Amino acid sequence: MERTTLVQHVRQQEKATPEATGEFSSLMNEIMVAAKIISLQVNSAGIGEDIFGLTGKINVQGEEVKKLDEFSDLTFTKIIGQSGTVCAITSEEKEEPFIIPAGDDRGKYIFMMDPLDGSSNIDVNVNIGTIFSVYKKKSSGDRVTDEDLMQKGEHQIAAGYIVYGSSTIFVYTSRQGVHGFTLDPTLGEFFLSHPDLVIPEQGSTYSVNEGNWELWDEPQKNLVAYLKEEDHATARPYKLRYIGSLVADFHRTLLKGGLFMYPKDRKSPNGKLRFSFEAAPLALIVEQAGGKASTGTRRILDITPTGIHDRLPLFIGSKKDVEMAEERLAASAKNTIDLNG
Ligand code: P6P
Repeated sequence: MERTTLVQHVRQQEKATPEATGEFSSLMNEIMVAAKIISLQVNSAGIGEDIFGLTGKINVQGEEVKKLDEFSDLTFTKIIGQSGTVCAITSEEKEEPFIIPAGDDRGKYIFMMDPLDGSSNIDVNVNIGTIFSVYKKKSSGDRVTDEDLMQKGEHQIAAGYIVYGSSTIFVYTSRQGVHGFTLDPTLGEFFLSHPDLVIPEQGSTYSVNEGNWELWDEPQKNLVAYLKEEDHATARPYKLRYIGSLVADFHRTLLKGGLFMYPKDRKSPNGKLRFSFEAAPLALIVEQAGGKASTGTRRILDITPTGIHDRLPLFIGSKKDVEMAEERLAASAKNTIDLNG
């Protein structure tokens, strides 16, 4: 049986893109190398060298930095930074952007990443992941400017994630559909396992941290209460599935359908998740798979951030489920007449 590798798939997409120079393919190949290294570490975390646990440092998000977090950030920064395909790297773990020095081998891409999302789950063996996003440098001249580092979500060239779990799966889009690859650890190759991923138009699962219930506003409470009500005509009550690791929760939503939410709340008035490193890349993926992603009121890909660490509320998943959420939030906020059923 002929099995397509991720390297071959990226090359095929390059050949289907007339203006391609091969630089993006080189970048993707370097991302694969970093992903394989991290997969090895994640799957052997704690065996031999002690890389469970904390570094004792606090990152720009005010979160404790676990050793694998730091290792992942350094691995991607080193490998992508030396690839000759990027001129800047921004990371959830770095307060400031890493600009490739002018004398070094630079390229036209900007690489953004959450190097190891869900890291609070590392020591309980729950799936964690890397999320990445690729933009083209927009500004003229050699200098990397804010115009390059804070672009509208719609301007992403590509986006993807790697979920490290019972198997390591690499999912990406370069705006030619969404495709998933599974790592064969014996060969060290990613093989096509989920071609042309399409998210179900409607699901029957919702995914949110209900522990924040008391922090939510009324429209958010009304939305979740609606999903719990029994009404077989609208496939309710929905099942609740929440892992607390965005890549794992999103991967399940992409494959099975449903609605993932991280709404704003009294403690996080702008939401918890980051535009550049989480919402925008996953929004590109879900839209390429036929789904939707919004803040509850605005399409994620229409947003241009004002800071590289901007946070925002996220409602993402099946088209009909995100639309239902937006409609009910709006109606509830406007306090309009009851939406029967
Ligand atoms: P909470 C993990 O720390 C993370 O950034 C995402 O992976 C996940 O979706 C979210 O935070 C979980 O947040 O508040 O439910 O623990």
